[in-house]
Amino acid sequence: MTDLPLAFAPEIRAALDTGRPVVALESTIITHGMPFPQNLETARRVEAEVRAAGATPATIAVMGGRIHIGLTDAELEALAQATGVMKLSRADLAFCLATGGIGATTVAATMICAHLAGIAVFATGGIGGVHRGAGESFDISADLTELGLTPVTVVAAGAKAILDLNKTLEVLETHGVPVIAFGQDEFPAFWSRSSGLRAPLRADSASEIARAHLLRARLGLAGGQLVANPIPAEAEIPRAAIGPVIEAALAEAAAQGIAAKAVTPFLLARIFELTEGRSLAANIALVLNNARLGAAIACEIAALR
Ligand code: PSU
Ligand code: MN
Repeated sequence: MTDLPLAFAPEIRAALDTGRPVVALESTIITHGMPFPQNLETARRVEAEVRAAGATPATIAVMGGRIHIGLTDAELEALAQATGVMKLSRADLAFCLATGGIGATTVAATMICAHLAGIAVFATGGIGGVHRGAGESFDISADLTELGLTPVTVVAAGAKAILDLNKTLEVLETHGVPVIAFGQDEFPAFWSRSSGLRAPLRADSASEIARAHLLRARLGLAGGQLVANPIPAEAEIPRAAIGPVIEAALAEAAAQGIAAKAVTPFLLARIFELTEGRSLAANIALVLNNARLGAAIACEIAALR
């Protein structure tokens, strides 16, 4: 048990060995975040977007007792259609490896795997956060504590308004996580560019984010950075339009007693149904946008190293 249980796609091994930029991508968005076949189509488009921006994409998932850093197209397709895939966070990553299950990595688990693999940047859609009513339910995503522990720069479109965004920013501050809005002052709210909340930090270029990433390592600071990249204006759903849908989905989740890991996938699926796909189109546009920025940051880090 000396070697790490990592299975690198040859292309990614080669890129890492020669210091070329790599962007990690998560798999829970594929198995629990979007319906088939849009999940597969989006995963392929995100990888293509990273390549077009000059980096190598590494989609991460657990299969056959190993953490796969980069999936073949056949593996991606199998994952996108598989049922009973475990949703892995810090708590269940090792257990899934030990028992030989198939697991999709959340933001938290993807950060752990990316760091083990030597990948500095990870692009996704939205991070988990503090759920509304967390004072009663105690439902706070392990993504937030992971950002305080693991030195990976995560590019997301902020967090969904299914969460309590104000409390999410407070917890990130407690864990010492820099929250950097890209190109605007406000913290973006996933489908909407605006949340009504000011982000603690702002960057207008990928190189500033890259320099900050490298300086954190120089200073010996644990933990990553959260880059909050607003959805492109043409793909945005205004806050007023998505608000009532979120309320309806939250009420259904409460009525059905949905708890723990099931909460986020339930809400995402219901919002897709209630908006008849409009939320999905926005979701795809923002993930592609994050892939482009993630690749730009990875290229800057590779150039500076
Ligand atoms: N938010 C989204 N889309 C997603 C997720 C969150 O807008 O697909 C997924 C991510 O994998 C994230 C996880 O890490 O849900 C958070 O789950 P939880 O709230 O159970 O921690
Ligand atoms: Mn939770």
